[in-house]
Amino acid sequence: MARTPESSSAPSPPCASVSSLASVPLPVGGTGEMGDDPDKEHPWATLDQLLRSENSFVVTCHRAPDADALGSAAALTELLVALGKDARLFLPERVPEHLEFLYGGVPTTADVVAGQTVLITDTPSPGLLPERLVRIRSSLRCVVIDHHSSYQVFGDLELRDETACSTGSMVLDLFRRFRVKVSPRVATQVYAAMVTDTLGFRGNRVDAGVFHDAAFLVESGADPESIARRMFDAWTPRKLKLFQRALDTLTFHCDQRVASMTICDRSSDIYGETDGFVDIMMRGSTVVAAVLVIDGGADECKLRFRSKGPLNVAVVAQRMGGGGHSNAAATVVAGNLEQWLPRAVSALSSMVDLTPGVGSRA
Ligand SMILES: [Mn+2]
Repeated sequence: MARTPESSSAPSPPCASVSSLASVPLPVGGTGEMGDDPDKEHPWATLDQLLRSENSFVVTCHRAPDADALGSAAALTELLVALGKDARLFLPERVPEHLEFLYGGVPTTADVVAGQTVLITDTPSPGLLPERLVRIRSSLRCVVIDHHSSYQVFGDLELRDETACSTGSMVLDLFRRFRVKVSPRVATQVYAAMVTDTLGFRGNRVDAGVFHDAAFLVESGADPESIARRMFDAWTPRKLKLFQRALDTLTFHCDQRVASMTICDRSSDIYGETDGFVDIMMRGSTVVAAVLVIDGGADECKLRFRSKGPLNVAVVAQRMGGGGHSNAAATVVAGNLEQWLPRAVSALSSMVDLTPGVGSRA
């Protein structure tokens, strides 16, 4: 079973002064004890020192990246290059074609080798790391920058901010911290991250700070119309036909407060191709929780969960070996559709029934 990060949505951690430039003794291949420091500022100060004292970095994110994962990784690479570092983006497996514009012009590398310092963005669990990193993990120094509310500690240094609307916003804070000018390209990368993870500035972590950041990014050269078109109007004809099939399976449960859809397809990138389907169910006025069950054959299913308000689907996904955000979570499980659809619907229905004041009919 593997966790799957899902998009969701907020402002960022407090910035503090930069500490000494001395070299930073991070453990190699450790388990993240530095991320457990009770002093919340400590990991940020440690990162400051690391970025200043090291000269060579690889930046990457989770497999099958979304715009937040890829945009934050690309922007972080650009920050390091602006700081005079040898920094390269290592692309994880299965980058969707419509996100390629996010790393155009960013230096990339085809490999990661033992001994390197790797900065990993938007990745809540080690099971989502690119295969290459998993194989040589023990020889790498890994720094995790992430905003998921449910996660496993796996970095040698962990920078987590569960209040951030996107990992891109956390990287934007690093630009401020290092006083590096945000170029139009970086503005585009970070804006794409924010608009995706907030579902178009509608998520539960959207506050005034998010709009201040967005305004700053637009002033810095991000074009909201073209980015939104790329993010939200990028379904291929094949994807639309897949959606038609999924919509045919739409079923309501639990007094029409829970909705489900399913899709069975053995094509290689069925998980990526069905990205966004589950969100459509949330348009229903009575719907407060939804699940999309994707059966990709080979005795494996992906479940994507969504919810509104206080209903926490990360808990549901976690019980099934996954995780994510309170209103957007997912998991990949062994088994087939017939096994997992009833389980998922039952888990959502119980949650809705047990949450007072939620999900009464519209
Ligand atoms: Mn994210």
